[in-house]
Amino acid sequence: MNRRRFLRNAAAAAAVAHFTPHHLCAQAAQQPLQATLSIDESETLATVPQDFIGLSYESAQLANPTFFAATNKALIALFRELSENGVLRLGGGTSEFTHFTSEAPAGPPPFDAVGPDTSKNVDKDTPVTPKSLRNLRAFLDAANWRCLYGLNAARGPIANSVEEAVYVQRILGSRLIAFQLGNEPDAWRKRYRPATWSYADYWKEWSAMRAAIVARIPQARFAGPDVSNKMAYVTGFAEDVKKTDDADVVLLTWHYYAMGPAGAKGITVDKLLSPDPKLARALQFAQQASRTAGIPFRMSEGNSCWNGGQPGVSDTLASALWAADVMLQFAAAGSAGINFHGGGNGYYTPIAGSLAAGFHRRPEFYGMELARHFVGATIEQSNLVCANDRVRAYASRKAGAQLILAINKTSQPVAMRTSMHRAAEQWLLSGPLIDATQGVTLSCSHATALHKSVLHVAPYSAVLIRE
Ligand code: BDP
Repeated sequence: MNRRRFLRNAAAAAAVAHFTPHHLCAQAAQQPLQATLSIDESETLATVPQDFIGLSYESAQLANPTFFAATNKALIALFRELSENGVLRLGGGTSEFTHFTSEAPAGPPPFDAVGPDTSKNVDKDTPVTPKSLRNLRAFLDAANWRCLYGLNAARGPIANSVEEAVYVQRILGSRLIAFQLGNEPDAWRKRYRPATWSYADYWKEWSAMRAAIVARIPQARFAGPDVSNKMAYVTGFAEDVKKTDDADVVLLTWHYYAMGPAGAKGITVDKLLSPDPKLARALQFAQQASRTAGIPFRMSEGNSCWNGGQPGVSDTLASALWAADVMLQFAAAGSAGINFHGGGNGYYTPIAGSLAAGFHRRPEFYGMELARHFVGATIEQSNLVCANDRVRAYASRKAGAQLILAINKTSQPVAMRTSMHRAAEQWLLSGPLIDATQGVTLSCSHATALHKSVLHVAPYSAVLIRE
């Protein structure tokens, strides 16, 4: 973190401390929840790849060629703040409504200044042009990010998507990691395909489209199946990739939304803060599929709540604590990375705003920034004993130093016994209230002594310490 940033965050943290609401003061006086973290340094789980951090945007965003462009310096700066080496995934529901054209589009894109709709209401075609691809390349060069590029496969026509792929490969060059063919094919049944459509039908279609692309681009690389949640597709895909010995398939991908749809009953901060057993199961499937195919897996799209995110939940401090925890769960499971979906009008977007109004960090951004400290670190096996399962902790080693992240998703203070006596640096993610959309900060302080090796974590906050 640079000095100016540190000062700004420290000032913001001081301001927050000054205005701490009464009930938080009352909570601070509560008896702390006791926790003990033991680390088994001899057992390591995974080393977090340099390009672990990513974002996902709707393909429709390309209809405005000035968005992903070298001239969008404010957005480039925010991308770089999240990662010096990140992954931008383009796709989503709108990727089935894009068409490639080398003609300059007539008129402005069919969405307002904010950007595309990230809900399920999309039904308008948007153009992708060589100009938007050239500008995307310049954006990626400036940010030093690479791209997972989603092609229209559900609605096609496939010949048009193949034409697009030729341009994408030529223009993005080394910035392109792989193509993805279609978005969430496990949800095409009764929508883009008949009710009888199955994984076997998908694999047939996928193979045909892949062959059509390889015929034009022999060096093409692929990622998939980019499914919504049916892990059987990931398993099937891994087995088929293995069977056909397709060395050009480089990544297994799927999506993870903690909750949804937005607006439904029970979509609350409380639910977001509770452990999600379906994530643990999905990660096991992904690990198994990855072993089968011999290629890494990545969460290529996801966030707190589908259908555009839940206001008052997806854009609050809760989403920041959730994001940091989820990122570490994926990292510990050996994931190649994560791509939080955003942009446009989504409440869950880590970066909000527009070209006209400027861009700003949403609370989730700070959760990502906190978890970013684990990039390049080797996660160690650790065991946390605590009566409340909303208290979480992760341990790792980076450049010889121990890193510990403690996340307190409860309203009580936590006293966590660790093995560290003194932290050279400490980062604090906090905000005025758990459902605060403003005033969420990440602040850094230097050289803190840990009395009796106990790390104190305030209610609804996360602390990262470095030896
Ligand atoms: C996913 C789609 C994405 C949507 C998101 C949502 O791939 O484009 O925006 O759901 O509903 O299924 O928020």
